[in-house]
Amino acid sequence: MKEKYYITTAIAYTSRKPHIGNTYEIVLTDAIARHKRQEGYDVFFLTGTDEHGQKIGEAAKEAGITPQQYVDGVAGEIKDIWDLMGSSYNHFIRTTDDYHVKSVQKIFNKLYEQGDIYKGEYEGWYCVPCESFFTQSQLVDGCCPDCGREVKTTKEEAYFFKMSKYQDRLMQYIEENPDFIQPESRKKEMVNNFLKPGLQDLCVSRTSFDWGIPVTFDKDHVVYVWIDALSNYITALGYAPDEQGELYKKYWPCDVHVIGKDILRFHTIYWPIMLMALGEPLPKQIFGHPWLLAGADKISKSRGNAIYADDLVKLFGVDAIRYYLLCEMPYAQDGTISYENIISRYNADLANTLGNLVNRTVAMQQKYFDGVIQKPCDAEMDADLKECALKAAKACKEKMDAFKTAEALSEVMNLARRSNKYIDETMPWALAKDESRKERLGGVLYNLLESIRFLGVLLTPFMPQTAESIFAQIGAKECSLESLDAFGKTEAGTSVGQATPLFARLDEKKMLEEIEKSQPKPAKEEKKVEEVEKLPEISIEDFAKLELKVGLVVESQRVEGADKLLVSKIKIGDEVRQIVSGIAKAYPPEEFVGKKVVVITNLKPVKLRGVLSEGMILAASDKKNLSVLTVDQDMPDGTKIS
Ligand code: ME8
Repeated sequence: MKEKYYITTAIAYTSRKPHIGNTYEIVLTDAIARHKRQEGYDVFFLTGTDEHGQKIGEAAKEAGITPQQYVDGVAGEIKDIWDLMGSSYNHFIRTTDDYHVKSVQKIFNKLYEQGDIYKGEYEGWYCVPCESFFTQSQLVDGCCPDCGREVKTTKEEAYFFKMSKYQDRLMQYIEENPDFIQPESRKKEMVNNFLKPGLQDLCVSRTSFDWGIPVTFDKDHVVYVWIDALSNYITALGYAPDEQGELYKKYWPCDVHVIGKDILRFHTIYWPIMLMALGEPLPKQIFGHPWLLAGADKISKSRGNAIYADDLVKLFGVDAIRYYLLCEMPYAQDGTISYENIISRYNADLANTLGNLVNRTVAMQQKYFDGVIQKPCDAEMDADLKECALKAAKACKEKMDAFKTAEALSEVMNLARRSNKYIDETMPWALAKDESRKERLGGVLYNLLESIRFLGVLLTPFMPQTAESIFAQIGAKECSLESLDAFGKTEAGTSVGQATPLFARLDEKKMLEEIEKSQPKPAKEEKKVEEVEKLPEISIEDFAKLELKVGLVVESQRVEGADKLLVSKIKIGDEVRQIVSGIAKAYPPEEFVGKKVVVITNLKPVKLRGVLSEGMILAASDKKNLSVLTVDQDMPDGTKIS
């Protein structure tokens, strides 16, 4: 019998259409689910929508329709985008589904009856967008510590969950299961910032609005949206305290909950405690993926800088967007999205490397052998290609099992690049001119087709449509993951299909102009810094928000294709950061190494020309000259500057 694998995404809020950041999550989870299916697991992949809460109730009011009408509309949009992106979920849950509502009510009742939930009064601060309560000391500058927005005072009668009762058991579980929270860095944050200081009882009902699941024994109250939403992972499998469905028995506990880093606290603290209180096993792993940023900002529906997957798909196609998201997002650090980056990735990797390889190979097979695949050959110069293919298959599996999609894809692209190099090395067009080398020509093309077959199998979880097209073009008969255990499973004597371009090269300039024209213009043009005569006065507290340190330049080189940019490794005390700066015209890299510079170390990381930059080097500049700031005396790197 196949081993089971249960994987879930977060359920998206039905407040507005999902942006490309939310879409990243479904694509990431889909790639993992497809990889696991390829490995032979019996996968259950759950996704869905989170439809209750004040924010949604208010959005419906603004739109002049009932909350149910509102969520029906947005849930439909979400499902359409998930389908458009080719996500292979097994079930789509909506928290307004009848079975979910009933199970949540039973869960709430059980926890109340056993004394884990009790009635009290809540007084404090409330953030409507986050649907969360905070005490005065938890606020940051008087605003919500999670999203930075305004909070309202509130006082209401409410039910509370005795979180503290389970705190020690949760600590023990986290210690005994070192892989429970991924990536590792996020685990420390949860333990040190939330668990160690001690848990407060959680307010789990609301009376200030009614768009939620009613508490059956106290009709003025609706269940807190996070208790409602987190339960989806078990209600979708037919769980209720009094009856546990077949799916639940088969698939629970979950193998991995894939969620964004912003909602880790709910999944690594509240959710396990809920399950402990219900007497159910805990999920095996919570993977908190990073954010996708637009420039330096988080993409957010409410900040109005959202990019949508359906718009991108119209321009680039589904698989190109899946590819971009999966290869551009690092495992633990945030990634960025921009049209320039999408086009350059598309042209470099998909059109020039992969598309070109498949097209050239299939066309040559047609031209030189009427499409019939010849016998393999084994020259000394072929060994490296074969080894590279076998290594890519092994490495790709290891990276995918650790959810490192970008690294897995980089292994795959290495094989595509190696295969193109093999064409240059073997020069099939030259072999074709010499009748006595026909057998060698057949063998070379065989190796290329086999290598492309490897690429097709390995790309299946990432770009399913492209993989199918590759298989059709090379006439592959064997497309399983196991078939990559040896090089040479392509069948001689069978025929390839027609060569059809996978990805046509894009004209970057023309495309960017068209995109620019179709973009809504920002309300106000931002002034360039030089044009601003005087910036407004700031307080010492404002200045104190900057973390400035002395850094030592240990390595530096030019950023390919950007004549103003240097990418440098800067040692700052115990750590080494990568920083991109626009100083290449004033500082050749070899002269820059060894300098002590002033670095802003608490800037959000960004990508410049696709290269990660984790800070900023300060420099004085006017139109003609540029000079980096340094320290007057020799101070050790890592020294604080104030
Ligand atoms: O949080 N980049 O829903 P949601 C990457 N309903 N991921 C992002 C992102 C970005 N820019 N913005 C959001 C909720 N996400 C709750 C979940 S689960 C029981 C309840 C991720 O629609 C976010 O971290 O705001 C979350 O995992 C998912 O998208 C849905 O976000």
